[in-house]
This record gives sequence, structure tokens and C-alpha cells, in this order.
Amino acid sequence: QSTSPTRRGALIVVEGLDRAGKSSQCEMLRDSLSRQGHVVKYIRFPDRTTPIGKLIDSYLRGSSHQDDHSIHLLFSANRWEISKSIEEDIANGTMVIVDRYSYSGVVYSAAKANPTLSLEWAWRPEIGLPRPDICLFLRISPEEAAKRGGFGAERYENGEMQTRVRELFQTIFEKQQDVSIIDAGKSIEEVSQEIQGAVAGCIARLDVTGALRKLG
Ligand code: Z5A
Ligand code: MG
Repeated sequence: QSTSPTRRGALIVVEGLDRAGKSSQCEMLRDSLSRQGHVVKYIRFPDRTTPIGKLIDSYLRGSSHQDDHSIHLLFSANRWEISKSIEEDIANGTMVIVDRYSYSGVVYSAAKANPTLSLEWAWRPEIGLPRPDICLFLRISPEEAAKRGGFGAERYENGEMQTRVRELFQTIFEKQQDVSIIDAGKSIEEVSQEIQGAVAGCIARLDVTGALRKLG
């Protein structure tokens, strides 16, 4: 008796600057994929619930200090500690939606302009993590983002940092394959439609019996 191989799920990453609408869009995508009958999981980085995540949370809130390299490696470790469960979910056919990933990881760290923390240095610990099947980059202008409320109180929420982050996202996504650039300045509904279209295309093209790839 032969059993058909399990169709694997897709790893879908949503990236972008502050207030681009990532979390809103991840929730809408989760609901739309669920309605289509998929098993869906939505995770976000940093995952502030783990022991490493709690260190990150305290750093972002400004209640603790960390060396730039050290906090970078903690953000990466926070992805590594969850990577196994992502791989298992994908292998079992679950669609995994990830709110921020390695791309945020490298650009926010490199934006600090620490002379020994280049983009290249920052990317090293990401090598070997699950590679997204699709990365949706929600692009938004500083003017549009400003309309969605002022900066919050967390460590990176200031104009100077956000400008450098914007430039670095541009730099890395020029070279990256499998990136869909989405105009996040449109209405929530319009952005959602565009994302659903891009994800449907990705799922249709997916080699569902092949393995999840790794970041290189
Ligand atoms: N960080 C790092 O340094 N290294 C790493 O490895 C990782 C992260 C993974 C915390 O991230 C910080 O960690 C972040 C990067 C750094 N630092 N900063 N800055 P976070 O993901 O926890 O941050 P967040 O506060 O949850 O997300 P966000 O980026 O600020 O927001 P968002 O998720 O993109 O947007 P949203 O919450 O969906 O929407 C924001 C508001 O806009 C909300 O009121 C919405 O109703 C509204 N909105 C959304 N879409 C629209 C449209 N289309 N039109 C009008 N209004 C809209
Ligand atoms: Mg968010």
C-alpha cells in the first residue's frame, strides 16, 4: 500500500520598516490562508517569550544594555532556537508566516555603524537557517509611515536609525532573490490583496515534495 508523500508547507516572510503594516498584514494573510483550508502558523521575531527573547525585550525597551555584537547574536540565536520547529511544521504541511526575520536582523545591527559590525559580519550567523520560499518587503515612505503615528519608545524608534535601516534594506534586497516588493502605502485591503496574489503564486510554484532550503 503506497501513501502519497506529505506536501510541505511554505515559509513566508514579511519584512519592512516600522509601521509598514507587517503585523496587520501577517494576521490578514493567516486568516485568508486558513479560509483556503491551509494549516497556518504565525510567528514573529523577536519571539520575546523565550529566555533569549526576554533579554532582547529588555534591551529594546531600554532597561538593559548590550554590546552591539552581543545583541546581534542574541537576535540570531532567537531565530535558531525556533528554527527546528519551523522546519518540522513546514515538513508537516503547515504554512508558516514569519513577521520579521534575518533581513531585519542584519539591517538594524549594521545601521548602528559600528566599525566592526558590517552587513557581511551580521549575515554570518544567519547562514543555515531555513530560507524563505517568499519574502514580502513592505515598502513605505517616511511620510506615509509618519501618518500612522509617531515613533514609539523603543530603542530603534528614531528618525536617524530608520533612515539608515531604509538604505540598508534597499542594499540587501537589490541582491536577494525571491523578494516581492509591495507598496505598503496603499490601503490595508489593497496591500492585503497584493500580498495574497504574491503568496498564491509562490504556493503554486512550490516544489511541495522538495525540502525547505537554507540561507547561504
Ligand atoms: N529587530 C532587530 O534589531 N533584529 C532582529 O533580528 C529583529 C528585529 C527580528 C522590534 O520589532 C524591533 O526589533 C524592531 C526591529 C528590531 N525595531 N524597530 N524599530 P517588532 O517587530 O516587535 O516591532 P513592532 O513594533 O511590532 O512592529 P512595527 O514594525 O512597528 O509595526 P508593523 O508590524 O509593521 O505595523 P502594524 O503594527 O501592522 O501597523 C502599524 C500601524 O499602522 C497600526 O496602527 C495599523 O493599524 C496601521 N496600518 C497598518 N497598515 C496600514 C495601511 N495600509 N494604511 C493605514 N494604516 C495602516
Ligand atoms: Mg509589528
